Amino acid sequence: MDLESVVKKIREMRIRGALDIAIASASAMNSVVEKSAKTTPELISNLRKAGKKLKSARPSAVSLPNSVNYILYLADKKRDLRVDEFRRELSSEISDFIKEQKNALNKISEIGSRLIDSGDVILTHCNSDTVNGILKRVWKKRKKIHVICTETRPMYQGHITARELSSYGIPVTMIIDSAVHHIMKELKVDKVMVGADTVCVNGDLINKIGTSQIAVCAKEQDIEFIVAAESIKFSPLSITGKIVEIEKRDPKEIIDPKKLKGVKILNPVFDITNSEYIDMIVTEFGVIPPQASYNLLKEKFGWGVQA
Ligand code: RI2
Repeated sequence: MDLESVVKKIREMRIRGALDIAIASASAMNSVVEKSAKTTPELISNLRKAGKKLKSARPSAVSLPNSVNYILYLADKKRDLRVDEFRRELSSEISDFIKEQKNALNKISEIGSRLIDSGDVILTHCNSDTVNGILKRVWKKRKKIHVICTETRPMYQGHITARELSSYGIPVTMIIDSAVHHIMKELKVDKVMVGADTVCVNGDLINKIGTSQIAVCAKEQDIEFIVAAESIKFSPLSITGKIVEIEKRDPKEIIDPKKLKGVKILNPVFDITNSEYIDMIVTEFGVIPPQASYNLLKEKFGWGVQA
């Protein structure tokens, strides 16, 4: 996929979900590698410009800058190569990186599926390929589960979740976002499982707006709150959720402002769930408590990756 169309699609949320954003950005960077440039420095400079454009497309999912920065880091390590060698090597490492992300999803599906018991009622929010991967694996293992999914205003990504899981055979019930507290009691929810846009160094979670309210409700009712996140979603730069920019999108996604003249409409699309509300995070390396996010980051990135 070429750079301009990936940037546009990410901005318009036609490419969405933190992992898909990371993979699409990597293939956009690869399309730049394949384009003509006479020298390696020229190609590196084109990659830097492309990286900047990609990173500006959506601010809250760290998988996007992580993916771009990793590729720039690889490019920088190869800066002494001839342009044809540079192109060949970098292209092959980008496709390895993409494969690694897909493998991570597969590993998380397996590890996460072990956390779910037959008979569990699981509540999820928004649409996460990672959570769906786990739930499908659980179903494949013939564990009988029931999934409750929120519709996820304003963009209704919950509809995607509902369609995907129910077409796989999993019993799904959809509720409006504000029914979570009530339904947790009425349908005796056992576990909440959500995806992640960013996991901060201290284990705070940035995820779809409404996640933090669900976490508070889960805590009140002693329901396990599980996050499913590949290591690409861990942010080496954010000490706490407070310093991650929360994306605010067009109010028109909620309502035509002309219909509510004189009313200010706000549309923040992510929120911060404090790590103390999170019981565990499933990653491709295993299950960790949120407090161990620092160790996972140090293990994965060392301190080499730059902003
Ligand atoms: P996967 C989504 O955001 C949701 O917040 C979801 O939890 C997260 O991305 C992770 O998605 P959006 O892109 O990588 O719909 O698990 O705003 O698919």
